[in-house]
Amino acid sequence: MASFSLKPFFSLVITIWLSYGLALAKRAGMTRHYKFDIKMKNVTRLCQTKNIVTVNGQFPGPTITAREGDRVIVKVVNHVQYNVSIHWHGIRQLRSGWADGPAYITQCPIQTGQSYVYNFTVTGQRGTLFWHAHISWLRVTLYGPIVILPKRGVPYPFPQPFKEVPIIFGEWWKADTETIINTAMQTGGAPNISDAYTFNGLPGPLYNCSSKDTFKLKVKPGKTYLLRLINAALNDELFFSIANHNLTVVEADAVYVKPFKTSIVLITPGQTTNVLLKTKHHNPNATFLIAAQPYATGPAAFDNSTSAGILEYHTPSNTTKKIKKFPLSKPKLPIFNDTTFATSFIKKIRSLNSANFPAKVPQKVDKHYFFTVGLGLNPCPKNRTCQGPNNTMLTASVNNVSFVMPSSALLQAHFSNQSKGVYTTDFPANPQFKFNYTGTPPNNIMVTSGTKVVVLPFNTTVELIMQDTSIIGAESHPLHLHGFNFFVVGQGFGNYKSKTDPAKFNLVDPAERNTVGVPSGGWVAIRFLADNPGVWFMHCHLEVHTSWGLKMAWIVMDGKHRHQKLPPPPSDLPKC
Ligand SMILES: *[C@@H]1O[C@H](CO)[C@@H](O)[C@H](O)[C@H]1NC(C)=O
Ligand SMILES: *[C@@H]1O[C@H](CO)[C@@H](O)[C@H](O)[C@H]1NC(C)=O
Ligand SMILES: *[C@@H]1O[C@H](CO)[C@@H](O)[C@H](O)[C@H]1NC(C)=O
Ligand SMILES: *[C@@H]1O[C@H](CO)[C@@H](O)[C@H](O)[C@H]1NC(C)=O
Ligand SMILES: *[C@@H]1O[C@H](CO)[C@@H](O)[C@H](O)[C@H]1NC(C)=O
Ligand SMILES: *[C@@H]1O[C@H](CO)[C@@H](O)[C@H](O)[C@H]1NC(C)=O
Ligand SMILES: *[C@@H]1O[C@H](CO)[C@@H](O)[C@H](O)[C@H]1NC(C)=O
Ligand SMILES: *[C@@H]1O[C@H](CO)[C@@H](O)[C@H](O)[C@H]1NC(C)=O
Ligand SMILES: *[C@@H]1O[C@H](CO)[C@@H](O)[C@H](O)[C@H]1NC(C)=O
Ligand SMILES: *[C@@H]1O[C@H](CO)[C@@H](O)[C@H](O)[C@H]1NC(C)=O
Ligand SMILES: *[C@@H]1O[C@H](CO)[C@@H](O)[C@H](O)[C@H]1NC(C)=O
Ligand SMILES: *[C@@H]1O[C@H](CO)[C@@H](O)[C@H](O)[C@H]1NC(C)=O
Ligand SMILES: [Cu+2]
Repeated sequence: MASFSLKPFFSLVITIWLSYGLALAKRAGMTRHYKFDIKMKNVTRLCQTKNIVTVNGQFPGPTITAREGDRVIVKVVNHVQYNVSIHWHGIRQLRSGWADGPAYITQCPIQTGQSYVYNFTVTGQRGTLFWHAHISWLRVTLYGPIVILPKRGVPYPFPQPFKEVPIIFGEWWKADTETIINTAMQTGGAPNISDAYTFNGLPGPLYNCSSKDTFKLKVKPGKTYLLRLINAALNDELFFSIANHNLTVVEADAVYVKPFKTSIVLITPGQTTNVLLKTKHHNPNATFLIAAQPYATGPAAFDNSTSAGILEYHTPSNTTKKIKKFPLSKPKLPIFNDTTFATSFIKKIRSLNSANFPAKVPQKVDKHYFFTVGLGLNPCPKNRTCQGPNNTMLTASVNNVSFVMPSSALLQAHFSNQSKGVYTTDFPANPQFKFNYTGTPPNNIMVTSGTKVVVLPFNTTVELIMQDTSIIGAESHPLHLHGFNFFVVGQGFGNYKSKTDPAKFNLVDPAERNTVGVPSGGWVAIRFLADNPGVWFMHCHLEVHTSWGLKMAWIVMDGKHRHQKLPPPPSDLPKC
């Protein structure tokens, strides 16, 4: 009887099927589904119970994990009394601007009892980002990490870590933050500062009545950990350090950077930074404090407290009783206004710019813009008293325009060609008044207001200089651009000099990111390619300044081809 084996045939079929499957997975990516139920939750911090807005009753909210190339679908259902919208901070949203999330910019808010499905792909990005509410001050408790892994089978351009740990920094108020900001907007004064900073929602042992709410990082000796640092604080830039340990920065805003060693990281609200932590070879039998403190340059009061967590080396179970007696080392952090440290840290961040991850810096510029960013004062409405300096209202602006939120969404108005009564396209490309921006400001500058945008043809290369002003006081402003990464080609102190400064620009391997600090009393130059049709918000990521109007929007027109156009809105897009 003739006998033959089918095995080789089957294994061939399986091999073809597997490699087809893998190729498909590599090309198309998979779809990740999430459900976000927005609901209230009682949370106790600093000996006080507070009813906060959460996703699924979790604080911080759930981590979104996806691979580069995946589609992410998040159904958000609003069960709370507030209007809500969620922003996927740093996600490029290529031709999916309807899913970007800033309220009244790309969508009307999701009202109580309503839902909306955010639907986008993660294209050409890998690293850490985060999601947060993008309406009023609700992001104070509505935030969580976004972890984008490389495509399957693609390694990191640095040693594979033993473990990966997101650490998301936040700010905690004992009082209700919606009341705080609404009151401040009425009175014109500065809103109250926070009571604590947090690591993954935990203030740590340096605050009263808080030691049980301490973030602990338990490690093994001789291993490499990837810490995914995220600054979700509302109003404060932070210095971060771990006692007696160096960190290697490998990625910023989901872009790989040239690795560099540092003991202290500076991270502004809206920024993310991946660092490698190499633990000591031998168990040191000690615990180390992990700490964060503010970097603050502005004229206003700020929360000058310190959040701390604990780095704990794993010890065999029969020695755990001893560990408490072991010494606790504290890290040394810069003084709150150490701009020298801040500047030297920021300058170390360079794109990896390797063959696999090139820095595609625009070399020629189609359109130049020069924006001043800073604070300002408005007169007090007639029969009221105001709490800004000398009975005024504090405000903030870009090119002296304080942005007024429309009552319907800009993107819908743009898409349906009905801008009338919603926005105008006359946002100034340059300051309306020229003065010594970082010197003594003139006293006759009144801030104007309006819902003004800049319109860009598809695929324009843009160079934008952002210049801090010293009106009321110079201050570092972390500016965040939606829908794009930009290259930070230059920065400096004093007034930008258009004749001499461009010669010093880095057009080879500048940092590529979505949020950059405009230096206190200085300027920053960025470049980006406007290849993503839609309406894209740009604003200070210090929420207090956003509330005061330090925000504007870019409209990028459709290109000629089908794949250069913004598709129509999804049918469940919320209405105003
Ligand atoms: C929170 O606590 C308050 C009183 O302490 C209670 O009335 C309320 O029902 C609680 N809310 C939730 C969502 O548990
Ligand atoms: C998400 O968007 C894609 C592309 O437009 C579409 O094919 C898919 O049906 C959408 N999914 C959901 C759940 O809306
Ligand atoms: C950190 O790096 C610096 C500079 O290379 C070095 O002097 C220092 O000893 C390192 N510290 C630790 C704890 O490894
Ligand atoms: C830590 O304790 C273990 C067990 O007692 C010991 O073997 C080790 O040498 C200690 N490490 C250091 C750095 O002292
Ligand atoms: C902030 O606290 C530090 C000590 O942690 C202190 O040196 C500094 O003077 C304080 N700054 C302000 C403005 O309160
Ligand atoms: C307990 O400690 C002893 C000596 O320090 C060690 O030999 C033993 O393996 C440990 N037991 C466990 C369960 O870790
Ligand atoms: C930082 O603050 C300290 C304490 O308030 C002050 O003495 C110092 O001049 C400030 N440094 C800078 C660079 O502003
Ligand atoms: C001024 O105050 C009066 C009395 O309180 C009030 O009726 C009026 O509406 C106010 N006017 C304005 C412009 O707010
Ligand atoms: C407030 O008024 C006083 C007196 O006119 C002036 O010296 C001061 O500079 C003013 N403050 C601001 C912030 O304008
Ligand atoms: C602007 O003001 C600063 C601070 O007073 C001064 O040092 C600088 O020379 C001024 N620049 C110009 C161009 O006037
Ligand atoms: C967009 O502009 C870039 C840079 O100027 C250029 O390389 C690319 O070909 C352009 N793409 C389209 C579709 O016009
Ligand atoms: C919620 O949003 C809708 C639509 O913009 C608006 O009419 C309503 O006043 C908002 N409600 C609150 C409580 O802000
Ligand atoms: Cu943002």
